[in-house]
Amino acid sequence: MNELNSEKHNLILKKFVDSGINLTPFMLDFISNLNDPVAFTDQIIREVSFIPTFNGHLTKHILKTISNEEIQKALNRLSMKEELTLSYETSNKRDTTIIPLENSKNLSETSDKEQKHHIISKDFKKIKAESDGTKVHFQESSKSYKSPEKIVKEALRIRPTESAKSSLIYKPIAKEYSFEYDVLKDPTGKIYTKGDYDEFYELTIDKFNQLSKLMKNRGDTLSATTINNVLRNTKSQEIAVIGMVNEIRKTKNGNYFLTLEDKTGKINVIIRKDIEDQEIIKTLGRTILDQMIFVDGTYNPGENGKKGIMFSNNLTKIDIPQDFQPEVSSEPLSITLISDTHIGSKEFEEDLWNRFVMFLNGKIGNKKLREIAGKIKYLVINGDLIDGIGVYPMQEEDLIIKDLYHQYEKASELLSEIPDYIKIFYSSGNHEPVRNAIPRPAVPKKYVEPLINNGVKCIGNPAVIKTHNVKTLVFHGDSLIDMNQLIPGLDNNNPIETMKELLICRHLAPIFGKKTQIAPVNKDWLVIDKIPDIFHTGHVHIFGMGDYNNVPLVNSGCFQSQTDFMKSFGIHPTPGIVPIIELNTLNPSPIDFKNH
Ligand code: D5M
Ligand code: FE
Ligand code: ZN
Repeated sequence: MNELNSEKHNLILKKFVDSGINLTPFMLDFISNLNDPVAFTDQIIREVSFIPTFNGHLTKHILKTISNEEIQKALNRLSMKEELTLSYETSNKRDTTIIPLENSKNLSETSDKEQKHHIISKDFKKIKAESDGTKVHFQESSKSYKSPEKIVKEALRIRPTESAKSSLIYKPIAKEYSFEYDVLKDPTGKIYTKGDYDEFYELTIDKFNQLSKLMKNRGDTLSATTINNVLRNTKSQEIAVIGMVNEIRKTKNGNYFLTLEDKTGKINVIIRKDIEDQEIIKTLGRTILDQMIFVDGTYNPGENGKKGIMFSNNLTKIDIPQDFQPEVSSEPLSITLISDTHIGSKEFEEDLWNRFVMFLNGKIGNKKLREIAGKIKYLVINGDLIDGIGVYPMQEEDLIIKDLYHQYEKASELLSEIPDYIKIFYSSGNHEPVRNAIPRPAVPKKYVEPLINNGVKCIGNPAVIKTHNVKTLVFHGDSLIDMNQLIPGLDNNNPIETMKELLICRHLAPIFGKKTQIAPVNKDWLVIDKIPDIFHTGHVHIFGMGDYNNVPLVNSGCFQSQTDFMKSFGIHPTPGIVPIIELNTLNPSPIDFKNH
């Protein structure tokens, strides 16, 4: 063997050893003689880890499952004689295995049923080390969630092996449980509007009433009085008020000037830039019009008929308590949160979708991934299931299915591959054939009859669903774009930070009159009146996972690659990463279905 070949052999050998894979010298030769042996080695290592029956020995039978034309052609060229030599099973009379596997003893001792899987990729190794041996998750018992970027990096990377037929029977635990769900909040059928001015007025009053009630319920705001009461003072006075932001700006000295409004009047408030608690300055930087706030400080009545002004060094939003304890279920089941599949679009990533569905059916992945899949009892589609028609200029050019009904036929076909024991909720986004303004009703039956017949539950948006005790707030996320444009420090690439701001102000679309269309209905459906146990959005097409005061936050990314429309907004979508949350622990497991 020349030096170069020997080097190649060693490199390949090392890769297999490091991955805990046994192979015969003949097999090593066979791989070394392929055109690009190192790349093929990586591919083999990656793919065998998803073969549920793989027991650590690289045989011809196993090689036949590798999805690579050159390997398959080379295998076909082998004569029967070579085949005998190549096959580990037939050559095991001679001890030709050259890789001393650290765990070979375990391997030979494991029964067929509990075959040892070699978790190969770095991601898997890390996750394996972090896991408790029975569950794969990203958090240990602690509730300190990792940053979304880290989670994306660590997201399980899956490469399905079409031919990886399991000899094990797939027994999803979710099949053993009945559905236990309730739709707690759904605007469908309750949001008719004439669109006149009175309705906008009623909506604003209802928003004020709901938000001020939430603020007062916080307990530490009881000292607040109405604005007209404050303005009546003729002497300097310590006071507190609750009001909606009517104006907010920085003065030329860098201090903050606000006007707050309640049902009795308006008051001007100054917060100096050099106050002790600089967190308040940060909060001010993220404060926008129409948000409800509490301030306390000193009121100075105006002299000679001038309007009085308040000097404050404390400002808070309604927020959620730091020690909030979300409900969990006692059943070991999970919920999967997706959105923005955009079926009908040329950019719909059907391959990624098919891998996701294979995963749900227990057809890809190792034992651990199949365990994760087997726990999934609920699937939420948070809007933009189909691409729709006429949603944005020139959309026609991006469509492969140009008819709404046909888009739904395709959607129905794809969703019917999802196991029956998984309940699907389908909520309306801005691409669905309903009105664009939020809140939105469920998609009318005439479009989605095939889905309904398949057991899909169509709901409006926003909505709250309860699955085994756990309340998920489902909001497509239309306002995230406005928030990101208005608030310095927020951007589309990190939707989790923006979701936190929505929870802090307890409103899903705090600002009026920007891109987010809000329907004038007499009740404000966008107030986050109850703290959810999970908060789910989509729309930005960028995956994110995190938490805020123990509430898991999920932006579900998409199954659509970049369109020219998105390009024009500088959006770089992250298709094919799917968040799954255990209902009994609220631990997240994002799974990346892309090829890496
Ligand atoms: O939204 C697709 C992507 O484009 C998503 O990232 C939001 C973004 N988007 C949509 N409309 C706008 C406007 N008007 N400005 C900025 N960014 C936008 P989809 O709802 O799937 O079409
Ligand atoms: Fe979308
Ligand atoms: Zn959308």
